[in-house]
Amino acid sequence: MDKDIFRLDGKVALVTGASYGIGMAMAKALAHAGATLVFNDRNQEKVTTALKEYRQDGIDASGYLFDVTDEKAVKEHIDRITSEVGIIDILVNNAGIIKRIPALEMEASDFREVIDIDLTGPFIMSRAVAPGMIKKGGGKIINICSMMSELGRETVSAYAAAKGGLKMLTRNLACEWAEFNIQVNGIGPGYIATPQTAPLRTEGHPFNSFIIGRTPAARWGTPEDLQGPVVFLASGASDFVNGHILYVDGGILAYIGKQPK
Ligand code: NAP
Ligand code: GCO
Repeated sequence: MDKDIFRLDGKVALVTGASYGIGMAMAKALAHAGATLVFNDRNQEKVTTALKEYRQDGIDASGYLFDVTDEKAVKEHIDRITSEVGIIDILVNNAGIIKRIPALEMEASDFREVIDIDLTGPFIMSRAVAPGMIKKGGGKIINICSMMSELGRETVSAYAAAKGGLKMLTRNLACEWAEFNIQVNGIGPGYIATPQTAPLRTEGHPFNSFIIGRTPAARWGTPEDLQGPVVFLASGASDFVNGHILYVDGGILAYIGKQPK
C-alpha cells in the first residue's frame, strides 16, 4: 500500500460554511492532510474570525463571502477561487440549517428555506465545481447528510426531507459523474455537539439523555469525529467508493434502542 494514500498535497479543498462547527473541524483535517484550504460563509465577521483561528492552527486558508443558494454569486466565486487559488479538487457541501417546527405549524416559506440551503445549495455548488474537476481529470464531492437522511422525528420534517434528498442527490451525481472520475459520497454524522445542537444539549434537557441512551457509544459526537472520515473520502484511498453514505454516528443506525427497565 502507498503509505501516502491519505495525503492531499497539491489538492485544493473547498468546505462550505466552515467558519466553526463540523465544517471547521473537517476543513482543518483536510488542510493538515496537505490540501490548500478554501472556505466560505455568508457573514464577513465569521469569515474574519475563522481566518484567525485557521492561522492559529498553522493553516493558511482563504475565506470567501457568499451564500450557497445564490447561483450567480456561487458561479462568480468559483471562477474567482479558480483563478486565485486553483481548480477545486475537493468540495465538501457542509453549509446547512435546521428549523425545529412541528409540521402542523410550519409555513411553506420555512420549509422552502431549509430545502433551499440544505438540498438545492449542494446541487448549485456541485454543478459549479464539476466542470473544473472534469477539465482536471477528476475530483471528490462530499455531501454532509444526517441521521435524518434515514430517520424521522418530531419537528424536523423540512430538514429530514432535505437530508433524505441529499442522500439521493449524492447517489445520483455519483452515477452521472463517475465516468469523469468524480467520486460523490456523503457523510452522515450522528448527534454532534455544535451550535446547531446546542438548544438540545442544555443541562436537564430530556433530549440530552435521550440521545446518549440512543447512541451505543453513549456520548454526543464531536466535530473531530468527522475528521478521519472526510480525509478518507477526499483522498485516493476512496477512489472506488461511489455514492456511499458513511454514517459516523456512534452506532445509532445499528441500534434498536435500550430495553425499558
Ligand atoms: P452549524 O453549527 O449550524 O454550522 C453551519 C454552518 O453553515 C455555519 O457556518 C453557517 O453560517 C453556514 N451556513 C448556513 N447557511 C449557509 C448558506 N446559505 N451559505 C453559506 N453558509 C451557510 O452546523 P453544524 O452542526 O456544524 O453542521 C454542519 C453540517 O452538518 C450541516 O449541514 C448540518 O445539517 C450537518 N449535520 C449536523 C449534525 C449535528 O449534530 N450538529 C448532525 C448531522 C449533520 P451562519 O453561522 O452564518 O449561519
Ligand atoms: C435534531 C438534530 C438533528 C441533528 C443531526 C442528526 O433536531 O434532531 O438537530 O437533526 O443535528 O442532523 O444527524
